[in-house]
Amino acid sequence: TSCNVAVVGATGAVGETMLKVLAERKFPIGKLHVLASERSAGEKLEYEGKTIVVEDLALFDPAGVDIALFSAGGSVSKQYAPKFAAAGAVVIDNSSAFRYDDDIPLVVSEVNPEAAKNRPRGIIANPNCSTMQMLVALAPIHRQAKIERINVATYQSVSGTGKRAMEELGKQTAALLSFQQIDPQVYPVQIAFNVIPHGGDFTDNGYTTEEMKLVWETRKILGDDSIGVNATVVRVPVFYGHSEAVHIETRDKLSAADARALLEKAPGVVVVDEPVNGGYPTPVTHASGQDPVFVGRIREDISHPRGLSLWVVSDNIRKGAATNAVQLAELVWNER
Ligand code: A2P
Ligand code: 11C
Repeated sequence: TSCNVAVVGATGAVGETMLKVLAERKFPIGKLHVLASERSAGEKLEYEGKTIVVEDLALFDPAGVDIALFSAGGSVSKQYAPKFAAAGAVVIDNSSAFRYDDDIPLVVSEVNPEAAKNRPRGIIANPNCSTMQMLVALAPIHRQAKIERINVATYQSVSGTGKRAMEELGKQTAALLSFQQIDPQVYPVQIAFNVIPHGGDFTDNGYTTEEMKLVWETRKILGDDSIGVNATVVRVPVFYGHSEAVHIETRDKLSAADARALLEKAPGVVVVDEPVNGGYPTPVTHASGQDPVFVGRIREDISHPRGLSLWVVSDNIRKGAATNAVQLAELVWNER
């Protein structure tokens, strides 16, 4: 049998990739609905060589939808996800709207897939991209040696902010190269040829929401509130692929060689770790357009007896969002 699927936010950076990944993985789709706001209702998209017309979410009747993948922002999810769930759909929500609710599972398919089964509200939350890739890499280490503390600095690409941000990076780059003025719109300051220590919104403790997501989501997904997480989120002028410099302290000593061996057999991980020029993953050379989480620069922390450092790179739109959402859809559909 086949599954009736709705993709909400289908014209966005993540939604488009959800369609691509559904097709690549040959998800057994029956009826496919692609939904967005009234702005793009009527536009045509391609799915496996067929044309499908974008429907207006506000006018859509969700009856008959089995699985709905949402990626149209938190307020759209808050308003519409419960309606889809009430109509019988399982909603996989890529926004942060429900992630921290106790009765909503937050699932990375390689890390805590069993959690997806318990969804009293019919909604499963897809983690934030920077948490996603960090935990695909860290979960095997945590299981082996118990991570007590994580210190992470991210280097996040502009696609994480959405399509307008990608346009802004392109336009600013072109303008600056031809000595024209720029006028930042999406980011508060120039993003081309710059780095910006700011993702999301500032909170009362001096951290940003993007930084606090790494704290809350890590604890919830690993089911361990004792893990300390300290994050600095930085936006960099890269189109696709987030990178992370991750420093961990474990309860039990783990050598770099042991960590490398664990990661080499970890699901969803590709180790690229040769101490030579280019022997490490980067967004452009490895991650962009790919599904794995790439890990390199694995080394023992010379400042701490049980510390390890690693460099983690993944395509934020694919594993960080669309691919994990489709993997969750596969988990749900395979329950039957
Ligand atoms: P639209 O094309 O109609 O604006 P991105 O993060 O790449 O900017 O994409 C956001 C996605 O969410 C787009 O598909 C966008 O559709 C969709 N979206 C935004 N607001 C709404 C809304 N109020 N109702 C439905 N879809 C929305
Ligand atoms: C970014 N991680 O790169 C964000 C985008 O909570 O799902 C996704 C925000 C989220 O800016």
